[in-house]
Amino acid sequence: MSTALGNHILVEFMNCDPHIMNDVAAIERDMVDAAKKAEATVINSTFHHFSPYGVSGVVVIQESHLAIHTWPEYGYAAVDVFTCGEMNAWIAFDYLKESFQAKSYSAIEMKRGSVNLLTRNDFDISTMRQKANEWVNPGFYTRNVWFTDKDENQALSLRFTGDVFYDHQSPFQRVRILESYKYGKMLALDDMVMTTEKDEFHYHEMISHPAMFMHPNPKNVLVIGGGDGGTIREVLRHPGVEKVTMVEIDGAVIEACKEHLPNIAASFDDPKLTLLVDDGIAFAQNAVPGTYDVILVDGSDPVGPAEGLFSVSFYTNCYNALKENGILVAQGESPKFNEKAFRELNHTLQDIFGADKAPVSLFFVPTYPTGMWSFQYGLKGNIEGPIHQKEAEIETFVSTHGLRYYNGALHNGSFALPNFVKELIKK
Ligand code: SPD
Repeated sequence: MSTALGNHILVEFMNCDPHIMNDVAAIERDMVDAAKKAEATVINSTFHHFSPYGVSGVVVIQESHLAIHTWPEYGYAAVDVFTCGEMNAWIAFDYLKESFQAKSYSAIEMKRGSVNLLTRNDFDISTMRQKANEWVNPGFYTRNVWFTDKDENQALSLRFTGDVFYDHQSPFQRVRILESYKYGKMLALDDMVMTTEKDEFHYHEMISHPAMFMHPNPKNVLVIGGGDGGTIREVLRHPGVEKVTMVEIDGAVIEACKEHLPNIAASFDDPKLTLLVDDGIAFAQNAVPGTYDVILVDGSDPVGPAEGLFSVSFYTNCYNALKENGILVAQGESPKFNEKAFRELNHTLQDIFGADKAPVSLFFVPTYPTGMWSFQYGLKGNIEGPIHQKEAEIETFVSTHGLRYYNGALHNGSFALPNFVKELIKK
């Protein structure tokens, strides 16, 4: 009979598959399965992904716990398996070694709580037993798998079910559809939240309708990016629109959203749409000058394939592609999360369109870090900007289409800026 209360193995898994080491859903599943293989009773799992790299997590089992921290960039996982009773921790070790595709590993085993060194307390444990009996085991284990969108100083975490509906490394980025508890299914590109079922309307209504109502007669619209389809869905609600061209660089985004986010990707079959899976930056460069009434740049953050969507040359090309009177709207980042990109984009637009022709609209997206986000405008020619002229028309449109964010008051109101934002973009 063992003279120790617990058995603890501390494991170094080395030269593991780096993709697995950065995949919070796969690691959570493997850790839970490892516990089950070793015949543990799983109570709870809590896992976090850290952007850009690394996963930490714990599986609480009736017999104690399994814990992990990974460094994908080194293909390394530090794992510990602590067990009590008859459970064999080495079964979990074998299972994880295979799952993580570890090419090398080492482990040390420690007996924990040597009863020869411990003094058993002399107290009446019947009340403790009573308390233990009051605890209701839910009968199934609960999962806490967290998706975190962060920079080095702040983060937004969403708890998701652990289920992954789509996971594909395209030539441009990692495209995933995960399911969050609070916001439903969500599209993540390279670990950044792009859109979710439950709050997508904040973004898609606000990128499109203020500009569509600001322009006297928008007929020809260009959307760059926007692969989930939410922006074209909103633009195509406007009956005066004759043609929408959408240029999305990554076909995997469109494929994933058509299959898993059909309410967002609802308008890909519209006959007014010309869909091009192509590079939007090159498209703007080659566009015939004076073609579009409205250009909407629905790009992701300025890292990876969207970096060029924040450049002077790209916005100069967009300016040229607009008709004499036209409106550009760009995904403008957050004045609280990415001040530098926010300010630089506004200065670029001021330089190209004119100092008083680059207004900023603020809106709120609960699933983006800090929640406060922006669209930045470039107004070409006689376009007047956020001046309310169409209140009745807007309100009819809002109620006809059941819009849930945009309305007549926000048409102007979203352009009212807090002082710190005004300060940030002052030249
Ligand atoms: N950090 C999120 C930036 C948002 C980028 N675009 C979202 C796509 C929605 N159509």
